[in-house]
Amino acid sequence: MGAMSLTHESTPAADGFRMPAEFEPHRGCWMLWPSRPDNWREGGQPAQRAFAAVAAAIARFEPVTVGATAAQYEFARALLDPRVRLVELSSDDAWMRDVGPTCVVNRRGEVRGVDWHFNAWGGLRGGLYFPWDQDELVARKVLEVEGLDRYRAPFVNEGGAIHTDGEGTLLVTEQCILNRNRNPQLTGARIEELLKAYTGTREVIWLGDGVFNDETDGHIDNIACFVAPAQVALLWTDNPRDPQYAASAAAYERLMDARDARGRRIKVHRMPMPGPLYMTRAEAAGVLTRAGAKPRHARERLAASYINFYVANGGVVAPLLDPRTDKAMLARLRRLFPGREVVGVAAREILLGGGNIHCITQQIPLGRPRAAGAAPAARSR
Ligand code: KQY
Repeated sequence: MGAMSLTHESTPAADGFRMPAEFEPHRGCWMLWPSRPDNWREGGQPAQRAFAAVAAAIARFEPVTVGATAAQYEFARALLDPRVRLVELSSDDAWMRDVGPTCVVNRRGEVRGVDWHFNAWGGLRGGLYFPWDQDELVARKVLEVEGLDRYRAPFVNEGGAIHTDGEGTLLVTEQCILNRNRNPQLTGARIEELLKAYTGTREVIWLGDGVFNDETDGHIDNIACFVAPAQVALLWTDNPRDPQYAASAAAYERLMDARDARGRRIKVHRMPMPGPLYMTRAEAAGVLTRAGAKPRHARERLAASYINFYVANGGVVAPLLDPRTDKAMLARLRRLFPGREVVGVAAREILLGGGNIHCITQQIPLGRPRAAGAAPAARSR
């Protein structure tokens, strides 16, 4: 690891960096520790056990670091697998995919991180909590700890809003990326240019809506992801009366019409949905209500999806959400990821907080550290 993290004023694309696919090799994985009682029921304990199980599952495949606040540090250490590194790190909640850095690599194996502006999934126009100032600092702190240089992207985005094949193609939803609560001052064309510049991609595949009732405004990482170059897994239901049907059917059509950055057609793997699943009265009652945070209601449809898994070195860690469909999902993932061990982790408690395993993790790609004393090309603080 390098000792310093410098901020570059250029863009990853201009400097020859690209965002690798999640299925490329990792240096490790970062997570955060959940504790806010207005999002996690019963003061966060059931979610903490689920996060600890996810961290332990990923630690079988690659190094895991968890960030916890000073107040939570001892409790987190007591629940976390000893293989997991725990560091003190402030945050407003625990969605490392979105508040952590999106890393990019160059041909020499150098890794840098993109630090997006974060506004809690919508800022004061439908965002999920206020304030979010500690979340805004997480990516920069992770890059400091990892000794990786940084790009500060000049617009709002979240890691869960983008997926890539690592070969020049970006996958996004219009519902999220073009939402007026993210970058109302920018046109769609400008946002696409910026996304390409900060991920080093050349082609963007736009899907329409994401998962029904997804409070992130339809993050891509809940509805579709690349499982290999030119292959996408898509959340699917055969039931035309299900509120998810139209979005998945429309996404399927767009993917069938799309070409990736290398001009290839996309093979689409339809992944059946769990459920439908709903928040119970007891679950909703366990969440404290507070001004400035989204309230939870009994019988609310949960944005449950088997697409929200994490691909680790030699493994896949996937959410178990419904005993009626979990086995079939695991079998499907084993076919999609031959050569990786697929591990299921009980994830309803994570889902109750509004996301799932992919949303609470962020990989750092494998790269070679900069040689000691080597000067960066451009720098500012
Ligand atoms: O899905 C994600 N990437 C984040 C979900 C945030 C939910 C906050 N309650």
